[in-house]
Amino acid sequence: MATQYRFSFGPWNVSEGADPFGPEVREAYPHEAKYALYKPLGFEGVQFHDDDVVPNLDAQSPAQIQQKAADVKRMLGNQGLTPEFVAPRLWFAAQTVDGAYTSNSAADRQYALDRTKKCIDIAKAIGCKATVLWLAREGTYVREAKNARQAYDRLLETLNMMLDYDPQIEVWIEPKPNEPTDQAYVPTIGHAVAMAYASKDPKRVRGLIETAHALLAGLDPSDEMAFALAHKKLASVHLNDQNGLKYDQDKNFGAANLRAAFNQVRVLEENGFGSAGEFVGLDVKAMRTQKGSPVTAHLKNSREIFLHLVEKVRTYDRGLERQYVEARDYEALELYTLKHLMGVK
Ligand code: 3MF
Ligand code: MG
Repeated sequence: MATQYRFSFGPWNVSEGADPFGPEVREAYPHEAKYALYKPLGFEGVQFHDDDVVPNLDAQSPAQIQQKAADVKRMLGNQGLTPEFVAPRLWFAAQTVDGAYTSNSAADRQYALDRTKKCIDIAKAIGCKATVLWLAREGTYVREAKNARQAYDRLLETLNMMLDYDPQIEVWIEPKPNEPTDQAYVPTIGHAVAMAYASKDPKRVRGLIETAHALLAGLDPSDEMAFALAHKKLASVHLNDQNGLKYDQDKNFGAANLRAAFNQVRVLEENGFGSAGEFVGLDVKAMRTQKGSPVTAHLKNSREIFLHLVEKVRTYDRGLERQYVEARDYEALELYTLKHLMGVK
């Protein structure tokens, strides 16, 4: 049975174009209005940060948090949307300047744990079973500033705390090797899978692989996905693209390397990713040059390219592939693959 793919994105993917060198270039689009964009664009999953659900989260009481989460749950129901995950935003507050769970300040580490519990409460309240840890500032700018061994112990303690706090919650780790830090802890899916096995309930800890993050680590995203799939640890993906080793670009899926995008779709499709309800997540950034508000072409186009690549995988001639592999004629295999992608005979 062919997988019917479902797609998700996060509200941060509809943005006003600010970057570290310049301000917003588009009219602000109201956060609450973003949810109505999903269905017409062909998306049904919403990736949330905790304060996308409950704005100004740190200033809200438990009752206010529950009330706001109930409103969002109702809104999702009305719009026919599914919350994919809720991630604690642990890189914005003054308390997270030096990291969150691995901060050198005990008070700031406590802030991170409290905020994480609030995030789990929010996930539960909107009917979502997963949290995502993108460990943004867990790492160093100055190598000697932290004890890395102690940092990894703290990260494992955090995972176990989360698993204890709620018996249903799943934790999906989204590894990234750098940015904003110089060197991040848990830089690859291999590290994330090791953390999962070391945790007190390995089946509730999995990974989320972002194309650009794997490329920034100098790795092939499709092989990273294959590794996670081999361990039954691929909970979700953030498909996008990246042109070489520089800042995290979050380009449209396939925009920098169409063949690498084909191979990601190939590994997902061959392993039945999506057939257990997993979402194909897109984490793509709107171009600053794009006019209008809201801008959504990057989301629509990345989804479209994914679906075209699914067709390319489904029409890839497996007989020829086998024949060339058996003959060890990889020249012929490569030429066939490139011609297939170009649509020429
Ligand atoms: C950073 C990211 C993040 C995560 C998000 C959800 C802001 O490079 O990819 O996007 O995807 O925090 O985990
Ligand atoms: Mg991401």
